[in-house]
Amino acid sequence: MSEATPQQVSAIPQERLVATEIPGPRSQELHARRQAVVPPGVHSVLPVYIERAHDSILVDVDGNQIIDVCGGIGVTTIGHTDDAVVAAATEQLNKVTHTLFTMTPYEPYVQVAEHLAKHVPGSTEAAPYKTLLMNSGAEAVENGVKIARKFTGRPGVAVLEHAYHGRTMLTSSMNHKGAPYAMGYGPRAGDIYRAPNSYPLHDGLSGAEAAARTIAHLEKTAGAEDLACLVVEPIQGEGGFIVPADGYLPALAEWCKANGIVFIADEVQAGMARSGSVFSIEQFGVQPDIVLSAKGIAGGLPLAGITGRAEIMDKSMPGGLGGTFGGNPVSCAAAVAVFEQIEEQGLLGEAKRIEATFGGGLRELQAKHPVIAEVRGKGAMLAIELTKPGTLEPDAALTDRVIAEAAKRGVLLLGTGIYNQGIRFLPSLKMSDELIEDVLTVIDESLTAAGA
Ligand code: PLZ
Repeated sequence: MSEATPQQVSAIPQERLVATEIPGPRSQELHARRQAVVPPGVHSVLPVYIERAHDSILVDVDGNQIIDVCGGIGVTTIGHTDDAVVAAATEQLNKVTHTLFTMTPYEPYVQVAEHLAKHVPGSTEAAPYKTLLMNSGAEAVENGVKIARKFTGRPGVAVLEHAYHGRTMLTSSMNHKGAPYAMGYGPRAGDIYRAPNSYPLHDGLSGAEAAARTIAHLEKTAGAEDLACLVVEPIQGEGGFIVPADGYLPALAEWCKANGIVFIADEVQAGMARSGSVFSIEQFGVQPDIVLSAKGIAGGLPLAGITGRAEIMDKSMPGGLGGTFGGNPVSCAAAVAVFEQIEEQGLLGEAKRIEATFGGGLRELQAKHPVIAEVRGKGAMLAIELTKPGTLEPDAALTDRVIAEAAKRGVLLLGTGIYNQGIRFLPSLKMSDELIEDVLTVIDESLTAAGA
């Protein structure tokens, strides 16, 4: 197998190529080897083994070129092996790989904190929000909760139905779905209160009505004075790319403020420019007390940020926050490159372009395929909900069939929702309109082949 240099990777043509059956023979061989040494709990959606990737194209070990409409679940938001990210990470790798920020610090960590502070709504130059860096989304959630508890001196954690926050012991207890995340791994973490969310397609409620329902539930079950924080995904990710009704999030934020509850926006999936603003919460007109980032922040390298109002973040005593790899210099250098790319390449505008072209194309498909109950999302975070025609009953089996048909044709799609009630699209912000057109054609064919 030849090793790909950055130049070769950049040269991967941005087009679909089906060279063998998918998965091909070499992938099947690797899969058999993997099954002997990797437990089935670590599941792969499509067991096609990837050798190289650039922007929107994955090249597998059999030479297939697969269009990636998942981006490693919202991670390669500015594309795979982005040239600027590769260059920045390589340069940093050659300078210093690790010191541990809590031993001897380095500039890239500070730069990332500055970039984050610049983009969080509510943060000002005079009073910037402060950032702790960790490695993963779940760690960001863990630390957000920990910091909110320290600040408030209260134990309770409020979450919403359809939420997903991670796979650690605390976060798996915060997820809506018991299986596969929490069932059998008990005891689950305590003091977590789950309230109804806003899901306009299904509840038909206005934002104000849905917020009143959420608040009444939390006041009844937890009691506002016992709550340290409310953790909310502004656009729910694993839950189905659910965009709350207008006014829902501001009403929750106002209630939090009135009751001394820390409002935490989990932007792990919706953040980092994907929605058309660096943080999606900006588009809902809310200033969060804490915002959590991960996934897309470092172009594929592990990094997570917990960014909050100084008075909240400053409450922990020295040594109370951190971890060996948190804010690794290579990940931080990559993240700085991502922030620069967002600005230099106008990627917020590209997210809006994708909303128009991809979203528009999905709406045309909706007119043709009545199983598409709704097209929703913001920017390059889009989804279709699939239901049995004429009803709002989720069609999980159809979702799986459509994804399988698309995979055969060289397009990587991913299901979404606690009932597997649809397909989500997380394309690179650099995906061309031509490639989007090709993806839409494959979705159309796959819906038909799946019997929709
Ligand atoms: N918060 C909103 O979407 C991760 C999970 C992929 P980690 N979602 C994708 C998988 O199968 O593991 C996620 C998220 C939101 C937190 C997390 C957790 O982020 O980096 O996976 O820990």
